[in-house]
Amino acid sequence: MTDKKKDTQQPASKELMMTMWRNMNLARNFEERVQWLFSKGLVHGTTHLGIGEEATAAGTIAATKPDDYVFGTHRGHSQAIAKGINVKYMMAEILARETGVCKGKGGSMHIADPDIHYFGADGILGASAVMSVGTALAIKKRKEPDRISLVFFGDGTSNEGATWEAMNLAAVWNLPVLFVCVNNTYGMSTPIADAMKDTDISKRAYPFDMPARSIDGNNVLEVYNTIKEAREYVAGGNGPMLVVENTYRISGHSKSDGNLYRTKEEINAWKEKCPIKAFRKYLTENGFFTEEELDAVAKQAAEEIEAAEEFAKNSPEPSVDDLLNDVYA
Ligand SMILES: Cc1ncc(C[n+]2csc(CCOP(=O)(O)OP(=O)(O)O)c2C)c(N)n1
Ligand SMILES: [Mg+2]
Repeated sequence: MTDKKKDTQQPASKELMMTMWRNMNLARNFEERVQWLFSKGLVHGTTHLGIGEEATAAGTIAATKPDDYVFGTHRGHSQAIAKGINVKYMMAEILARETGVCKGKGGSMHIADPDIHYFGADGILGASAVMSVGTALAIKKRKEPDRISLVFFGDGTSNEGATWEAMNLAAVWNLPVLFVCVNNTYGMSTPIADAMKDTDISKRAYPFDMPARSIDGNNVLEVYNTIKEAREYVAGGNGPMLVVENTYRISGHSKSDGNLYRTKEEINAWKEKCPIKAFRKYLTENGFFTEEELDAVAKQAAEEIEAAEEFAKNSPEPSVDDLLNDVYA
């Protein structure tokens, strides 16, 4: 694909830009709240926050269609929100309540809803890429028009054999899979340069004869426009494609992270490149929305998260009688 840098800076419709603004704010508020709840010992299990990566999910999913299958990552709260899972049921899941999306039995990494074609994450890195190839094969076999399977995965996961195998099969079978690599430059505490010889992940499409793009993942419009074009390519029966969205994880890897592998200066430099701040600047400077209009939606998002926490805290814990229901062996 030729590099159409100019096209990637095109505005989306005002309605869609507001949806992206809302989803990014919902995600940021949700995760900051989860971080706080975690610090108070109210969350069991673990959780992975993607503070700073919100534009990747909001921009990507805004460019898909509701029927598209989406496989998320273990850092997927923003992906679940953008796909349309209600934050009330997400918060209840994280606080292990019966009203949670998985009846409180799954936790942060298993927020999923097959009814809206969102399959959430998998604890085994690389497995989601393989499953996305399976759903894409089903789309092809059933001759479903204008539908794709999209899988998010991290830079670290791009090194997994399963990811390579998935890309290979998707290419050999010419399947409608959109591979979206969220490159936050670390796999746990390992910087990408210590885990791959060439850190340009988009080159990994080359052996599979797939087109690839590498973009600024903190620019939500660049993400949206690139994915829109990539989705058209994939849905058009041309086979899979890879888009690498370059971003940064401001939050720690997981619940315990002393940030010993990176400097405060590095983190602060990326805070300056915050995707929410950047989008606010773009929207106001180009006259799409006023500061007040953006503030009103950001405030609503914060209130929605507060209400979600109340809802979750007031929901019952799962009953022991329900322990073995929905468990498959
Ligand atoms: C097959 C497998 N190996 C190792 C792990 C442990 N693990 C969980 S998250 C993670 C880092 C993944 O890095 P990346 O794909 O870049 O995603 P990020 O955490 O940066 O979002 C690792 C190694 C795992 N879950 N599965
Ligand atoms: Mg990573």
